[in-house]
This record gives sequence, structure tokens and C-alpha cells, in this order.
Amino acid sequence: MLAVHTPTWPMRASIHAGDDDLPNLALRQAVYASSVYLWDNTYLYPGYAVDGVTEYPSPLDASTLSLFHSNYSDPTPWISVDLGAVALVKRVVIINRCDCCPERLQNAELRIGNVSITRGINAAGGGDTRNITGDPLVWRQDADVGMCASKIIAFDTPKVGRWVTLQNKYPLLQISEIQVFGYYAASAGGCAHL
Ligand SMILES: [Ca+2]
Repeated sequence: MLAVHTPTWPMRASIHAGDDDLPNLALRQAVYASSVYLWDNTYLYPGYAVDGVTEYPSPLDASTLSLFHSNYSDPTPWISVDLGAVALVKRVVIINRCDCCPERLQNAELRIGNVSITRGINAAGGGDTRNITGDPLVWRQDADVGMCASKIIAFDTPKVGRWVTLQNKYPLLQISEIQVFGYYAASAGGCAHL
């Protein structure tokens, strides 16, 4: 399965703004994944993880879903968001799957850097962790995240990069949303509070 970029988005929006006024730089950005699961004739695209919809009803229904789900054949699933420009990332929020299986998010790793990650497991040069380690590891999961719960990953010193990549080691990756709060580097010169 090749990585997929989803160009269209659901209309509903529910954004977790966090505890400050930082914008969610990941919202509706280009996003790629190592694989995509086809469920009931519906692809659970990576775009659903940046559509701004953080919750959806259970059971999962094709008309209401807002879930990214990697394919079962993918041993090293990841999702990677292109922020569009180099950013100073103050906080990343990962929102777990909302209809079942919260335990599948485990041993996850987050990386932020400037190495683009766009290729899936069957593409030349694509796929596994070797292609992600060019971006530094900034967080590793050490506790369960509940169903539809938010894991807030805050950085005292902002992480710098254009690409934000979450990899799971379950091996399945299923998230409702990934949010990246910060400023673009080009506009952050006067933002000493970062
Ligand atoms: Ca979503």
C-alpha cells in the first residue's frame, strides 16, 4: 500500500485549543501514512487525523468516522504531517481512537524534524523506522491512553521542524486526531515566550 494524501475533509470541526492561543499547525495539512486500512469499502485515510474532528460516535460508521487506521499488513505503521514550513512546536496532542481498541496505541514514538516522510511500506525507500530516524525522537509512550482520550505532549523548549511523525509499534496505528501547536519559525522572531 502506498502512502496516501487525502485532499478532502469532513465539514464538522471540534478543535482542542489547549491552554493557550497557539494555533494547530497540523489542521488540514498534507499528511501521509505508511498504509491505509480499507474498512467496509471505506478507506480510513490519514487525512481524518488532521480534519479537526476529534471525536465521533461509536460504533464506527462510514458516515461519521474521523479516524485514521493503518493496514493490518503494515508492521511499522506511521503517520506524518507536513506542517508546510519549519515550525517551533510547543505541544503535540494525540487523540486516541474513539470507538474501540484504545490498547492498540502502545509504544508509540513521536519525531519532529525536517526530513520528509511520504512513502509507504511497499514504496522504494519507504516504510520502516530507518526512514524516520532522520527526524529526532521527541517522545516515547510510557502509559496507556484511554479510548478517545487526549495525550498531551508538551515541550519546555520548542521542537523545531516541518514534519511531525507518529509511529506505533503495536503494530497498528489508529488515531482520531493529531494536533501540533506552535508557531512557524519565520514568524516566531518576536515570540520570546516560546
Ligand atoms: Ca479526526
